[in-house]
Amino acid sequence: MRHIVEKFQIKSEPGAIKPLKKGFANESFIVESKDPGSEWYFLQKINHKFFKNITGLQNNIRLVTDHLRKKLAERGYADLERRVLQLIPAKDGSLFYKDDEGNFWRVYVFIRNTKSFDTITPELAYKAGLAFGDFQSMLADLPSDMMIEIIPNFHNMEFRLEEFREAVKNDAADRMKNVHWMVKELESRADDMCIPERLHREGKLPKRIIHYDTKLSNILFDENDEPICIVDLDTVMPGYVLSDYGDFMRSAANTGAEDDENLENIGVNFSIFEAYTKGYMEKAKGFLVPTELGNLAFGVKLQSYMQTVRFFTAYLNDSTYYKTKSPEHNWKRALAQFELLKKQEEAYERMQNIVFECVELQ
Ligand code: GN1
Ligand code: MG
Repeated sequence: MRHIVEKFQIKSEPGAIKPLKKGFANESFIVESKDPGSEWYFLQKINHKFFKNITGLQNNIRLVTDHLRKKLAERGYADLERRVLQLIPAKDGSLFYKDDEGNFWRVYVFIRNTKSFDTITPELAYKAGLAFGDFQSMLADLPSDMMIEIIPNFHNMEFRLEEFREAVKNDAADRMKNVHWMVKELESRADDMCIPERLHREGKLPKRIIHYDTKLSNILFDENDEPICIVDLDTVMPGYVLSDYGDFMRSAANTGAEDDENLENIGVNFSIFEAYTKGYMEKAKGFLVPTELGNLAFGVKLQSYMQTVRFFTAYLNDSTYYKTKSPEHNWKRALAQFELLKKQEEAYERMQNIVFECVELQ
């Protein structure tokens, strides 16, 4: 591994290299320095199956991190190297290195003395809202056409429905016989769920640069438990703000687990919902347009719906896109996400009211 790190323009001599067992897309390693006071590095083998266009991917990340650095510098922060990821170019100036086996690698400066959380609390949800809201607000004036869609149609509901209908038609794994009811449930909501695509075509819903993986664990916190840096920038690309807001709620404001087998555990966690919305609105109200504000609560339902469709499609295709623990795992996930959707549908008015109350607070 050491010979890989040395292909990059590093300043300190690499010491121990330790694998980090987090995230399922890329393989990550922490590269310590021989001299204890020098820079450490974060080495990643990029998942070439997920990310086909590595030049485009790295270019996106450079545009985003440069823009964030400029914004943070304007605020006068002295510790910029802790607040935004810094890519290190390879010795030939490229933003990645391709090894002899065809693997793609990149190196960031490692941000030391930080922590991340896997378990949500209202206090953390509030801080996460501030962090992702601030992230979006800093990127709001980065023209979205400067970046490429690294996973085309990632959250395009019309496209996800096409994939789903194709899977239903083909029934490749012979699984349709017991799950017709789910197709009916999903189809009955399909038209509504494509509203954002239609609003976008009508020029009413903008695409901005968003994160697309707004999990609590993608925020680094400092020693005082304050959010300091957003990580996992692979999917940062143009999209609707509804995706980021909705996906945080889908993953964090659920009283159950994403694949909970006990559907009674599943419901909307309102204290998390409210705390995140409050933090998010403090940072985002200034740049969101009325169509975005008015559709945030809808975006929460949309993300649960979309994830149901994606898991269900993967189940019908017997796809290996999501790692599974059993052949039925994607079906269980689809059931659990569909249950969450139903709970969010019941709670829609209450969610909408929370959003509007938080807008008023600002
Ligand atoms: C994948 O890799 P991970 O767990 O952060 C997926 C998300 C899904 C999520 C569901 C690039 O995210 O879109 O919401 O699984 N990421 C990609 O658990 O497809
Ligand atoms: Mg991720």
